[in-house]
Amino acid sequence: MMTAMEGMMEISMVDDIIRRLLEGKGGKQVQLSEIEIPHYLFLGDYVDRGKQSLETICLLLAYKIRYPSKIFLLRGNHEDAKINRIYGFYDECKRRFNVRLWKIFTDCFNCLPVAALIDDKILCMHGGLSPDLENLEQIREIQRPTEIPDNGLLCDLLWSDPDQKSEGWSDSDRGISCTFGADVVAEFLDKNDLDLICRGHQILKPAPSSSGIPLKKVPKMGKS
Ligand SMILES: [Mn+2]
Repeated sequence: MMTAMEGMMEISMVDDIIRRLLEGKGGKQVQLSEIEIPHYLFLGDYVDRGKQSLETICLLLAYKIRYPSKIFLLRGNHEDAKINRIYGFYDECKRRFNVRLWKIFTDCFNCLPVAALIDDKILCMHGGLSPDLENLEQIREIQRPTEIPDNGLLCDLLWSDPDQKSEGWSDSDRGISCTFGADVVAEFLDKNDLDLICRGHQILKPAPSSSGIPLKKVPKMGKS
């Protein structure tokens, strides 16, 4: 697991960067100094999402190489050979280049980190919590490179979903991993002295009434 990202920016500095970027909308180039480039944490599923998976993952990896301490790429459930063999990435590699390239990406994906911790308070992953997860040390102990197994801690970190309708753990409609209720989140955050879980894996409807399960500590509950 990746550790806390240091060097958080002052709010006023972020405001200034956003103002300059907005001024540059429409083609004008905006030059940011190295110190002004914030940290970016991406939550996975870079492939299988359209016809240009290769451009997407190559751009992100190029950013990672150019700014290794600013760009962080977590692994999604599609950064896995079993899944992207079926859902598009394999076909794209084969059609545009060759199967060897797909295998090289498979090796790369098997090395990606699966969780990040921001300021010791915000735990980030692609999927969610796991009934096997008691503490963060278990995530640090996950050996890489690794494939994604069909069950267990690593599988759940990349596949599980929150479910606002039920408490505790339930079977997932995905046919893999599980769902967890708000009570599970609250207990995990409390036990591990965390404020928030930040995850991807689902697109939520915009209406506040149908937003996802709160992944924050009470009373900071809100949409996530
Ligand atoms: Mn996903």
